[in-house]
Amino acid sequence: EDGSRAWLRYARVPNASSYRFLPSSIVALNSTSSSPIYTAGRELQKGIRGILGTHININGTAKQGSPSIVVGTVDAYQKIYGDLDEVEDLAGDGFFLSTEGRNVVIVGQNERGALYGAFEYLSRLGQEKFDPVAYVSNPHAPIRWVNEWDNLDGSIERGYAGPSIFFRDGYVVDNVTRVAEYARLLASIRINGIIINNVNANPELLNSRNIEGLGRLADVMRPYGVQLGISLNFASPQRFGGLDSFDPLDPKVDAWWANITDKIYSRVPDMAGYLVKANSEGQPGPLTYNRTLADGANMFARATKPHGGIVMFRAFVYDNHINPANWTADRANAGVEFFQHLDGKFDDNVVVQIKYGPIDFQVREPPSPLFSTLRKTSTAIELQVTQEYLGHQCHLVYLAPLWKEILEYDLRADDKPSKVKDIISSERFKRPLGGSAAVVNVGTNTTWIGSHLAMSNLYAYGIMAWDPSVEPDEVLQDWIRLTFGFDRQVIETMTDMSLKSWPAYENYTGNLGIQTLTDILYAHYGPNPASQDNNGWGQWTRADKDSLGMDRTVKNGTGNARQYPPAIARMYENVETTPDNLLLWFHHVPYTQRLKSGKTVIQHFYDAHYDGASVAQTFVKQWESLEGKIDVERYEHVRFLQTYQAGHALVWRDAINQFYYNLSEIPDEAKRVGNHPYRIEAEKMSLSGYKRYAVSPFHTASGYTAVI
Ligand code: BDP
Repeated sequence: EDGSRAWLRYARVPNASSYRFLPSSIVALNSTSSSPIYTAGRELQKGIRGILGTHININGTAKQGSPSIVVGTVDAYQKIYGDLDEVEDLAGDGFFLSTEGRNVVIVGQNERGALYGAFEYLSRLGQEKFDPVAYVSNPHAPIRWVNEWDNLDGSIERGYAGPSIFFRDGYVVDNVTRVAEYARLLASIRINGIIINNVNANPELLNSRNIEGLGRLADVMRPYGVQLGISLNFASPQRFGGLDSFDPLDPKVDAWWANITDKIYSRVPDMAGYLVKANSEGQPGPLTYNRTLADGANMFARATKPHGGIVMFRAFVYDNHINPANWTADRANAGVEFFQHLDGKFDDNVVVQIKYGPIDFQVREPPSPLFSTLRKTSTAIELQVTQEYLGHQCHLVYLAPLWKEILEYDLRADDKPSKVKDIISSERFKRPLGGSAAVVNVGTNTTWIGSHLAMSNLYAYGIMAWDPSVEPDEVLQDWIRLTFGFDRQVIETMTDMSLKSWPAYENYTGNLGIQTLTDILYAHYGPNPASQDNNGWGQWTRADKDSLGMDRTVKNGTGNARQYPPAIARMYENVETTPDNLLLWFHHVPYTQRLKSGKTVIQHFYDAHYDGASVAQTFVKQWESLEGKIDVERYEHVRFLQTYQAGHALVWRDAINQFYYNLSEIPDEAKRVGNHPYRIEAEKMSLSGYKRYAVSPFHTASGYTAVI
């Protein structure tokens, strides 16, 4: 068990023989080999062989008189079997599954929907959900994409599972087997689009050899109903095309994009579209020419529209040279400042893709106020499966509860119910498009993202993009059963660890809304609270000797609270009504400020870091209690990571507590902080038989030095 089969292991279920329905054939209606219906037939055959141990043939038509599993589109089904009332409720990509009648019926609104229905049926069988059912399942939103931040040289920005499966040495890879396997995984969680290259995009993606490569990638993903898309470098007309400009209102630039877009679509006729990061963190964009971001986005919209393509335009636009001396500057304001006045100016096939919080994938953020600001613009939420700030997959952090909080958050636009999930689904503001994207960053590692347990995040992302009303613990348990089996202790232990993991990580990294307190300057890994101030990126904590936190009030601070609708703004404007977990996000307070719990801020910091780190210690024991119940390969891999996490949580705890103790000089009531008589820094020892060694990355050891 190397993890490569993820939740699609199709392991034999313990009570296979109690499943009474034994079809004699799988009928895949109207299937050509590149069709998702064909894939559905093969998948059903493979799944049933694994889960129930029965071989079933695939046919084009039903054999008279014997029960079958019939899979196809509504149209194909009704032509042969007559009308199905239930399918009237089907939306795009939706499916109807019935196991109640003589046949198992799996009908999709389109071919992709039928494949989703087949995966659903197999997921039920694989969890011994054998009871007869009949229901329609529709997606919450049409856009359910993943983003990969892969570079053409094969490296991956913020990827923790080895090199790219898409690119190598400047070009699309020759062997696309693993890409097909990834598309299969994505289809099984109903993801329908994938952007395969880094948002910090290389224009060389557009050369002829790579366009041909994109075609090959799209060809192997098509049978899974996963559409390919790409990130663009805004300056490509100049840097790659040889023009003297990349001004979006220059007709020759416009023509250049139309032309290259046609060229790509002639090789990838069903390309999903483009993703664009412009004028952010040094990337080129329309502001260079005093054009608006909408001018830039609409240029791509015009090019892709004739082909049915979508432009995902990122709202992550900010200047990374903000002056830290300016107390009214605030990176959290940037999204609304850059986009508010453009509402209504984007073409219909543009979707503004907004990170869940106003800063950057931190352990705790309020939802971005941009969700409630844009009323005449389609929007999508951007999440991260890759744990950039959250422990690089070396720390267990089950993220579905974090996403759930954001998606269920009611922003009260116009004082009406305005949950983030209903804004991005396009329901609240009645927009044509909407949905979600998650940065995943799979690599060639057999575990896909570097850790077996972190795969629950990819699984949950897909399921929640389809239906955000699901409960994180239920999604998790489905995933555990499919990935690790039915043992009760396994399910209970893994559920307990996973549900404790986000709060624990928040506690031992950065609590009370202060942000993750990780190293900001380089890898975004490991504790480095000192880096959180005096940087140009605007990720600040404003910590000094007496007080800390970003004052985002209108009264004394950056005014960020006012970017929210009035009911929410009032709550955050006032220190009394701001929840403790966002206190330091919105307010600058003395270390001695009392929380609602009665503790001071500083004592809460100390305690929370001890609490969080002690929970991380228990994960090791919990995992070890499962020895023998999980195959050795996965058991050992996870045990290694949990042991590492337990140690690193202590490093976090002590680094953060010591930092604030040094700064505030306020002692810990429990006398733990600063009291480590047993500890000697390695670089202070005199070495005999060891050598000093400069570690890389440098921040992973104190003084940049280890001994070997
Ligand atoms: C930051 C990442 C950086 C990305 C950027 C983005 O550190 O690697 O390029 O976000 O999302 O969090 O564009």
